[in-house]
Amino acid sequence: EYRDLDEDERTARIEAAREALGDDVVVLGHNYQRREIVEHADFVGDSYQLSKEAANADADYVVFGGVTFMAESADIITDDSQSVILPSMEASCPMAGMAEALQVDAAWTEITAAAPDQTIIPITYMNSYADLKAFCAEQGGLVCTSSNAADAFEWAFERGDKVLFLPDKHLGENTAHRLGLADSTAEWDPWDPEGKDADEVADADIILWDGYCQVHERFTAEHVADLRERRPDANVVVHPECRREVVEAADVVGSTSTITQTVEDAEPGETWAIGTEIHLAKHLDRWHPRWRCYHSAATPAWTATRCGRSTRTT
Ligand code: CIZ
Repeated sequence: EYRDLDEDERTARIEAAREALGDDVVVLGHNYQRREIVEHADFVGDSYQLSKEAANADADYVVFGGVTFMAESADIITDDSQSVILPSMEASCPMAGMAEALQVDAAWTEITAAAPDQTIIPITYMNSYADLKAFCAEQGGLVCTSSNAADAFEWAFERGDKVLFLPDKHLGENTAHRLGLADSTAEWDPWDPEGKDADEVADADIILWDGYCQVHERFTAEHVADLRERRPDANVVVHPECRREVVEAADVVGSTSTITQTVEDAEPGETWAIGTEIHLAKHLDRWHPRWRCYHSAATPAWTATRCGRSTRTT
């Protein structure tokens, strides 16, 4: 019903509902959500940060403008007396769906059989479903964010011989590089029965589940090279869910909070090209009107922000 309303009518209804509920409700807007969603949010940020805001809020109802795994995370972190509401159950993260707990459970049997004398610690990224998070915890592993993945790996290597990282192979690979373990990774493709090489798994320190983010995977090293040629003044900040070559070609790599902070800390006149979900780049443009954003037609999620200028040049 809400989808068919025009924006003014929808806004009026949301505001009326918020007024009626008062402090009983807190509305969270993830960085990746569209303007029409984050405009109604009490807090905008990454999923872990928002879940903590919800837990600190004195509200019985938490409306999460985000995807299913985010609402689940908020439900885990908030008090039992708080109800977390996801407005649309259709809003899901394809990467989280690439590592279903049942499928991981079956793979776990094969992976542990391939390295019987070794302790394998499973680590799952925040971008995964609650039952997979529970599985990792039960197996002596943990959950990490993109900001603390390297710390999580170090924690795991103090306790075991290998890490199984789920579901994002790019974040796993980028973290392995950061820790100097790039030569000791193996990929686990759960959809390819031929692709599971027990020797490779036995030799590797880090086993990467073959999942990925469909948005961040669209950025290529050629895009960065092309951008640097057209805009030699541009600095590049990308998310660690991007491919290894893209991360290597960037000036700064970090979570959505780091990307936001990097752009906010930029000096007037600096140009930053942002490699992440397009809505975050658009929010940064809107929240800081002294900056201009350039959206490249070739790579729809690629944005360059020139700080402190008011003229559009491309
Ligand atoms: O956990 C989050 O919010 C996501 C999806 C990414 C990030 O870097 O904040």
